[in-house]
Amino acid sequence: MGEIEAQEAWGFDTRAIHAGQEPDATTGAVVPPISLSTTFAQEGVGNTKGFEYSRSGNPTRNAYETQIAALEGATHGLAFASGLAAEDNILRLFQAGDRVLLGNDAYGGTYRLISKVHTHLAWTAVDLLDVDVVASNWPDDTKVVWLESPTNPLLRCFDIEAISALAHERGAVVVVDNTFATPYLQQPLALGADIVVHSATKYLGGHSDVVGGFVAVNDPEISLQLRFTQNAAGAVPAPFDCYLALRGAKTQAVRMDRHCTNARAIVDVLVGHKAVERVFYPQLPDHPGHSAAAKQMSDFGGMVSFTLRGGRAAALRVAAATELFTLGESLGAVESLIEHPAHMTHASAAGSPLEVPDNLLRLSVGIETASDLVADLAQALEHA
Ligand code: P1T
Repeated sequence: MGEIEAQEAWGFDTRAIHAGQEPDATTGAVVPPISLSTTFAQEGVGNTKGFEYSRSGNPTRNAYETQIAALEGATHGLAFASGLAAEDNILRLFQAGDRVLLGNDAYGGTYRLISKVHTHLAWTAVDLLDVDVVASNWPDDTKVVWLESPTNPLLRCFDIEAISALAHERGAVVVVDNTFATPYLQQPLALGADIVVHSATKYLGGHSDVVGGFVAVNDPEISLQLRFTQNAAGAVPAPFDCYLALRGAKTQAVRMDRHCTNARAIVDVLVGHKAVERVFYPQLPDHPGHSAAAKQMSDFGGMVSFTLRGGRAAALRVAAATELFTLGESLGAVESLIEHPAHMTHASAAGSPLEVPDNLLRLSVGIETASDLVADLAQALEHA
């Protein structure tokens, strides 16, 4: 069995710990060394040991790219300096006038990048829940469907397999932002998506100590184009950041199991609570896209959102009253966070089709002791 075949046969946890991480050939170090060198000696012009200049390729980045590609079931992985840098590189694949069909719930920064930076592209925000409705309203110039599932912050889930089949029939590619799901819970390429993108800042790194982005693909042609832009535009992560993300990703499976269990305990506090208007969590049977989530995810994730009956003021009071849930942007790390999307992560979507309700709070449920998180949220809700 060749190396690639052997890695494909490994389970998820084994790939997280061993893919791209053979003991160092020189020293036997079991942890990939952090290669800080910006340049690599050449024996003669063009005669290299595989590396020339660190923007174009770096051993630590190689190890990390191999690891995460293996987790996504992808043949190619590319690391970037941030999630938005990764998205920016993907958007450069398209030509002026090409249309992006963007799911109408998504990270505010993604909306800002598409609508305010890549202004040569056309875009339409659509509700992707009902694939038949999407098919009958399909703009002919669509070249890419861009979706998150679950979405940020309403956690809507879309049928990736059905959307990919439709897009391919109509000549478009599908980009899935898998940040909220993680490769442990959902693997979009196996469902037919063409490109997977991550904010590695979140569950991949998992410890709120590194900003990064990642793209995983199977198509060699798309991979070549992305590799060209990664080098030509240069938004690469530093070796130390690659090391941090690689280190964090080793424990993804055990972290995600706990994130999911803790999220369920939090949902139990929220459902039926007198201060709470509505709870958003993909496991709830009436949640938008619950059946797609049940079909394509192995569990429902660590993110929970909810609206307050008392409106914006009540939401702000609850956000100020938690102690273990730290008030802050970002998500997907070991510590629990709470935030008010309308004024924080999604402020740039105000007045757009992606605007979020201002009585909404979003929780990134961490891996602390569940009963402590439950007690903290319960006391904060008394302030609603
Ligand atoms: O922050 P950065 O690493 O550049 O990733 C951007 C990004 C991309 N995709 C999704 C689904 C995201 O949630 C993000 C970043 N989101 C936050 C910072 C947040 O708190 O929602």
